Amino acid sequence: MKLFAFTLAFGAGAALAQTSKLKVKDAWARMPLVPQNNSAIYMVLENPGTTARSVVSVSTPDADRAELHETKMEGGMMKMMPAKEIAVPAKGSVELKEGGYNIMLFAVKKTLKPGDPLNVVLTLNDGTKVPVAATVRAGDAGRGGMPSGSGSSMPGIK
Ligand SMILES: [Cu+2]
Repeated sequence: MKLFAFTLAFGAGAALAQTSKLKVKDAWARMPLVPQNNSAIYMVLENPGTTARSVVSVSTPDADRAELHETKMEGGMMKMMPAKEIAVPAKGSVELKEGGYNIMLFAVKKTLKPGDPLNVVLTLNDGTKVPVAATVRAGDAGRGGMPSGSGSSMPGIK
């Protein structure tokens, strides 16, 4: 019996040690062109651990819903589509940026000004939750392929 108890305790400790969080850097959100419209969030995810991680879902208290997105070239057109996951290699990093991955917020619930936080919670493949406060930035509206105003050019989204 003693040996059994020891094994259980050791197992729990090992599981905890593996749950290393991703580090989030430079998280920022695009200012919605129309108040309470859509926003996109960008950041750098760093994985200091020796196990590959991935972001498998995202939630937010600040908008109707949030989705992981990736931009892909399709028939010569840049298209944004939902991403199943965003992988972050062990001892590596991934940048969410224009033309790549982003986190899309639909119907932001508050009127934002530059410097305000937009909050999202990333869920990792091991179940870990990583809260992120992205700082709202103005401008950049004419740059890149992100339809931050209406979202009307995104497939399947009205
Ligand atoms: Cu998007």
